[in-house]
Amino acid sequence: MKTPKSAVFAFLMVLPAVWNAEGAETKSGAGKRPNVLFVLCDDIRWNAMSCAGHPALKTPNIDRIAKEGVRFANMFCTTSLCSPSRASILTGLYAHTHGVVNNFTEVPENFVHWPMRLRDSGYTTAYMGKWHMGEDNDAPRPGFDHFASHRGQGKYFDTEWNVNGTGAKVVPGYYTTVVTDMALEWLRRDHGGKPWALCIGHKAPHSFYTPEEKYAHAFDQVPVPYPPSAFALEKKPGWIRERLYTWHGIFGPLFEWRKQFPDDRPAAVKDFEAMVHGYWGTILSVDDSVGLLLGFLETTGQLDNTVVVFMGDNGLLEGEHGMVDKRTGHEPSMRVPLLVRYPALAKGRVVSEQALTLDVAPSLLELCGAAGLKGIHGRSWVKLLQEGDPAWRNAWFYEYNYEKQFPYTPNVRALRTDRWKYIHYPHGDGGEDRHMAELYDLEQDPGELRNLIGEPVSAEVVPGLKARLKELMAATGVERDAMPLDEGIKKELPDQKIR
Ligand SMILES: [Ca+2]
Repeated sequence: MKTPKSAVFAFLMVLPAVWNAEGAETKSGAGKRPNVLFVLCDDIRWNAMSCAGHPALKTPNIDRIAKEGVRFANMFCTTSLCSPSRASILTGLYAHTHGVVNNFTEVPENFVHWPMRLRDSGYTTAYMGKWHMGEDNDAPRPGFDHFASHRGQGKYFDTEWNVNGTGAKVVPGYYTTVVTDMALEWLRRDHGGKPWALCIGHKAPHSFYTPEEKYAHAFDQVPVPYPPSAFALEKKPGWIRERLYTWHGIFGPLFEWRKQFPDDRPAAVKDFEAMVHGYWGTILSVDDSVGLLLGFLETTGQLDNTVVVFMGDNGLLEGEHGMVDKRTGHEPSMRVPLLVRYPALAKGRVVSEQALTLDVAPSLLELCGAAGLKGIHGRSWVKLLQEGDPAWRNAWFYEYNYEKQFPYTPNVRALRTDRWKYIHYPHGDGGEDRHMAELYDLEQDPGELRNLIGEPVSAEVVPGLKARLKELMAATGVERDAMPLDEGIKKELPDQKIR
């Protein structure tokens, strides 16, 4: 991506003006350093917003962030699972280093994360919403002056909130509305002239998809067929066909949207359609929330001195390759949205370089003038946006470890370059893989319909991709790539408590 010289010049002109404003333009008095409004959605697809070309969802408020800021069109998580990815967003580290490799592990307290660092550098910090690292713990976590969360996944209605460790109490109402009200209440407080960083962890649009009543029928007229890739599985690894009938397959229970399962009759697509409608409906409430927050910042004169970030923790499969949920190394699973609004940085840009969840921490710390985190795997995209960065990555690797509690995806190790994707499935015993690998030419086949493994081109490119994968893993400190043993794809449903 080329950045015109005029844009660089404009940036150089604008940035000091904002940083030297001494709060003159901001009611908060935040002054030199920008505030941060960080909005994290749970399981939102990269294209679940009209600014990313969604044909049915209308999200004018989320779109505004992109229109007046930056949209990263190729943004990825390095592990497509809630807790590992959230820990990577906070720390800038791969899961194999921070150690949160499943959904039941706390972020180890010896890892400094970006809100912690901002707090140490003079920010007042708050977290409200779904934290989801440490399933049964709703206590305040280090790094936040204000912390409001709940156990586990929370509920779409009447979640029990623990505000600053005062004990769990039901706050009646729809989750997205409740967390937005809490955020606005905190924003209205006097922060004593300090810059602030507010993180909002939405439950939406995570399963079990339950829209607000006013949006429950917003998409009734929109047909949602199974995507064509669900029926092109002949040259794919066998585990993908096995997954079809499980908790994470299109013929399974679909997060209780299908009552009688498995069901592979064409007519049963109506359950799938209803599930997708529910998912989309929850995002309309998130869009309302974004509108209220942007409106508040605008009317209080803080909007242009606030770095507004809107993103997701991991991707989601919406029937592609016959799958629902996430975890795999396929595009809809690893892609996430990332929108950033901060006029001093860029306006109305779409970035095509590959960005990662690992990059969030260093980028925000740089924008806020705080010291960086040592030894992390991500890199700041501030230079990339300001002037272009010829040394920016053109390849990265993805990792996912088999979960006994969710036995529907094998161990995954994948390399994604600007053009190619190579996915393989280690057994976990250090021996030969038992599953077929996958190779896609993303330039020719962005939908990953044609697995090229075994075709002549694979002999040409796979050795190089394997070598690059090994090299990148070594560069992030993988010495012995530890993972559980792959115990296969199972039909059993996950434990009720952790669904
Ligand atoms: Ca998630």
